[in-house]
Amino acid sequence: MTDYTQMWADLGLDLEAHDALLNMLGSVYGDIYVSQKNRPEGMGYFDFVMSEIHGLRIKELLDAKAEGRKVIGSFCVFVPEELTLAVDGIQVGLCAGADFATDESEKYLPRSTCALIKSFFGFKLGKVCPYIELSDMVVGETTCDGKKKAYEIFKELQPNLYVLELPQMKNPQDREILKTEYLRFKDELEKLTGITINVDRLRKGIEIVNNKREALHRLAALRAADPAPISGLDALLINQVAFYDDPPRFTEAVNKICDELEVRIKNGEGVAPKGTPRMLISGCPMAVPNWKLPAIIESSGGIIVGEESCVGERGERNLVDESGDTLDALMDTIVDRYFQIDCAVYTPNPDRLQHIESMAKDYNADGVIHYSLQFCQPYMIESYSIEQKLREENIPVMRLETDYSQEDTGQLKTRIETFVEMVKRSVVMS
Ligand code: BJ8
Repeated sequence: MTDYTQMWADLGLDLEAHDALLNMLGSVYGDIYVSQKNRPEGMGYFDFVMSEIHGLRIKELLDAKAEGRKVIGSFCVFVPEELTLAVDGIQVGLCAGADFATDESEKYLPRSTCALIKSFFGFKLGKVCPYIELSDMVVGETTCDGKKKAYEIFKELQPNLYVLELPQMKNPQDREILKTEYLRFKDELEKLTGITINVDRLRKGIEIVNNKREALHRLAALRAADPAPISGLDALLINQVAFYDDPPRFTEAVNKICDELEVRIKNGEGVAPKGTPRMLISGCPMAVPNWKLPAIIESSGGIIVGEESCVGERGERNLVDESGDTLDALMDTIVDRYFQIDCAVYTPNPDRLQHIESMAKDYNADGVIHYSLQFCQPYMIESYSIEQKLREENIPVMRLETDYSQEDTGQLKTRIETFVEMVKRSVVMS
């Protein structure tokens, strides 16, 4: 095994804390992932990427930087990767999905801040994230109030933070705000890299990201089969890896596993018996290594068949039209695609309701589990109307609030087992 200690030291990581993080990750991964039965062979690639997520991938990024390429870190699916690729950059996701140095984060942030925000502060303050340390630009965004205000403080810790302003509504003037902001981001990337974006460069960037999204759509569609050909945990992992891996290599690996899943479906093979209660998860994003809820659901007799989440379908839905032949036309199609993202920070947000309903139908879900991180007001508040709407449609739904700690695992398991049992009975009776 390659020793990356010097590389991590050069990035300024706290080696002791970083070792502790990797050990924790390795053991959780073994317990949750490697222990699953009947995994598709194609998951071997994603296991390998995960095992090298702080190793080989970081080395690749450092090698790319040595060749003059820039790395852009982002916390949100509103940051258009197409533009980053158009300046020969590499975009990586920075959202952190684990509690780390929480005491330190709480010196900067109120305790009543969502775990995701505290987590990215904790990873920075604890000096354990190689991605943020090597990023040439870190992009924040004005989405929820928590993130928006936290970035004001985060800028002290991460001086290369750049904040995109995002609109809060979906009116024509809001689309103009988004376009202005994407043009400002484009200028910033050009300034950072010295590369001017032209039609060919942008179209190439669009094509690479479209291919990645198309592969993820293909994977999502295959999960409509009963028995489900892949576990929700593994599908989530693939969606998480999408934020770190080299896009064309990732796309190839996703298409390869889809080929394998198609054969499984043809042979009637699955990871759980036909008729296992099928769950759709909807809500806040689940960043690596936030696997708590899916692990509980899939060890409680359910199988997850879709994620209405930014690490999932909300983040990957819709492609960018590649046909424009001017820079302005291509920028417009990028804005059109991203403006459709139905994050709960938008008001009103009827598209999300419709998407949850149609995903439940498309993937033959028997029930919906709405997941909010504690203190995440946009998703917690929006869950009320989602519950009302799904009840009207006779789709069983359960709302959960949790964080990254393990303290509520027992309580969650009891509630989820009861819900899965209730869904099972309603499926049998229908
Ligand atoms: S587009 S979901 S990635 S903002 S969980 S920090 S909302 S208080 S993460 Fe998100 Fe972009 Fe929207 Fe997606 Fe705030 Fe809620 Fe915390 Fe959240």
